[in-house]
Amino acid sequence: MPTNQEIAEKLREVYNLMQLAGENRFRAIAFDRAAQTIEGLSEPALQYVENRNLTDLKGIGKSIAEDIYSYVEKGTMPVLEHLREKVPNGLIEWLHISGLGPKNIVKIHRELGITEMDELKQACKDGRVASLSGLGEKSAAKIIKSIEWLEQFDERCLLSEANEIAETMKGYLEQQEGVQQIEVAGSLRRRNETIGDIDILVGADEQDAAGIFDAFVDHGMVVEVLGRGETKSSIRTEAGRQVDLRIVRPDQFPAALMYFTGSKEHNVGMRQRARARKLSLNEYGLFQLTEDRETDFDKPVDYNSENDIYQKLDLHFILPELRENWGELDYFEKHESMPLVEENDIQGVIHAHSTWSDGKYTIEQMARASAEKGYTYLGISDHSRTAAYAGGLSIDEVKRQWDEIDRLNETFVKEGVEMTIFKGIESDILGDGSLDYPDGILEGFDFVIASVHSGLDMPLDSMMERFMKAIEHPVTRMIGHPTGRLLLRRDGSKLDMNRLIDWAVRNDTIIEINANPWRLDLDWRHGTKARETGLHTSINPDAHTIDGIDDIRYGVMIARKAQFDKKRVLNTLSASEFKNWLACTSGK
Ligand code: DGT
Ligand code: CA
Ligand code: CA
Ligand code: ZN
Repeated sequence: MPTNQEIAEKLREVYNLMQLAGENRFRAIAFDRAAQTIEGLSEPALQYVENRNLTDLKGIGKSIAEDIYSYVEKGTMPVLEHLREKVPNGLIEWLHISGLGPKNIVKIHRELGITEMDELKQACKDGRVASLSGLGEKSAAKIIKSIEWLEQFDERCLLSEANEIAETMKGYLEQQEGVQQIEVAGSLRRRNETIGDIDILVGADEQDAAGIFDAFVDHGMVVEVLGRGETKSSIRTEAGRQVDLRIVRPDQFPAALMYFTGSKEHNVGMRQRARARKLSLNEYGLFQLTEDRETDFDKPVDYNSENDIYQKLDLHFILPELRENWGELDYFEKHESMPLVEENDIQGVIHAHSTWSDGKYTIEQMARASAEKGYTYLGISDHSRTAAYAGGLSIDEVKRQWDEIDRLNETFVKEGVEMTIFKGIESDILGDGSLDYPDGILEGFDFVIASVHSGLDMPLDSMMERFMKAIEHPVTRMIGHPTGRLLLRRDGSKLDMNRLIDWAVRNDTIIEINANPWRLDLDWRHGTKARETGLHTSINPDAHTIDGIDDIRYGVMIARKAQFDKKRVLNTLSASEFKNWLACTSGK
């Protein structure tokens, strides 16, 4: 029986194909909305199928309900079969090309008769795309650039996707006989924003290894076994992700875990440190060096954990997310620990969209969902008026939204719901660095997030001026997704982030960590600079849906990697502390 996720995927496929088939836009969107509803259910959708009451759910009408019944009960969805006949599969991939919408996809496909990404790239290069009406040289160049991005990163995936696969696989392997220790290693354990392959390490006795590998390659998500050996097997999942499983003896586990966690550069530093102490560190353990400085495998140094190994090398334990060669060895030689923000510290949701702009849920729904997830405040920040494509708010709408928020806050007080909504806006930073409303309106918000949404590829100097002017504005409390990058899809703006951080600190302005897995922007690589200057951040989901609020967890991962402690993260404040923070005028 299909899971909620599988049903949602089918619905989303209908949505994608409908766009390409040129069907009515609203009809297509209805499928996307239904997919979101199913994904967001906290109980199995099958329950509703059995009771024939799917239409009780918001966003699921009669005809989509019939499609779902049919899919669950007969394994097919007529609408989907029909669309699949009509639209070549290759075109779905094209939807990933940024800047190429369904209309143009269909036009290119019809007029040039091509369906594959490679063919499209060729057609852009030889001028066939540019010759189509409404496309031109510029569009063709943009498409090529975007395809090259996709190609370059085809082998990698987002942290969120890898994390889900790894959690499933780890949970499954944990239950296999003989597994004594298990840990995810590699870039995923270090919480990198994109992941090449997923590395899992198991500690087990040699005679149990074969059975564990059998179970591994047998898992339902495996579509291809890439290799099977005595100590390592690799598989590929349906979505094309590679998972490596290594099995080592339990006594080797800590050293192997350290080795396979990396980063490579961190490992190099550790090995040098070991040699300076007449020791040798490798994936099998920590050993004495012989007279002629070879590893003496007969003289192992005792350890029981990664922590022990660090201590033998005169270091304090280094959290995996900090093992990136930014100077962590020096730091943990002198410091016992580095306090880092935790998921539990987060008390409020800042930066969320509602149906007033391009969000999928009302403010009330977003607020109640936030409360249910344990948060005590919600800072709504819809798009500003210039972002017309995203339903940016006119001045009149802003005022009506404020009224709605006041009413909702009163309702929550009456009902005893512990939830306060704050009035924010995600104001576009216009080309010249000014914000999107007259000051009189801007001052009426509780907070302003200033973000760039257009003209992302300005030259560095102009971009810096633009940002610096926006930061200087007295109402700007924080900068949203500074580079505007979309991981694996689109490069961010050119920025001198060191200068920008200095300027933000000087102007008492926060730079958010956008927690959307596609963004994770501010990049953690600026973490040391941020710590040294005392930059504050806010871990913002930029949620457009209720599920989107949960992206906060990825933001926390990146904030930790960027060395942020609780004190430098705005939304660890309680609702009343946050209110005070809003009330105190910044030092600009
Ligand atoms: P990825 O998969 O590209 O996202 O990045 P990683 O870091 O997971 O890299 P991967 O899967 O190739 O290897 C996992 C870890 O194993 C890596 O972080 C460090 C360790 N490792 C692998 N090969 C080497 C090597 O040649 N030298 C050293 N020192 N460590 C290595
Ligand atoms: Ca890896
Ligand atoms: Ca690997
Ligand atoms: Zn934005």
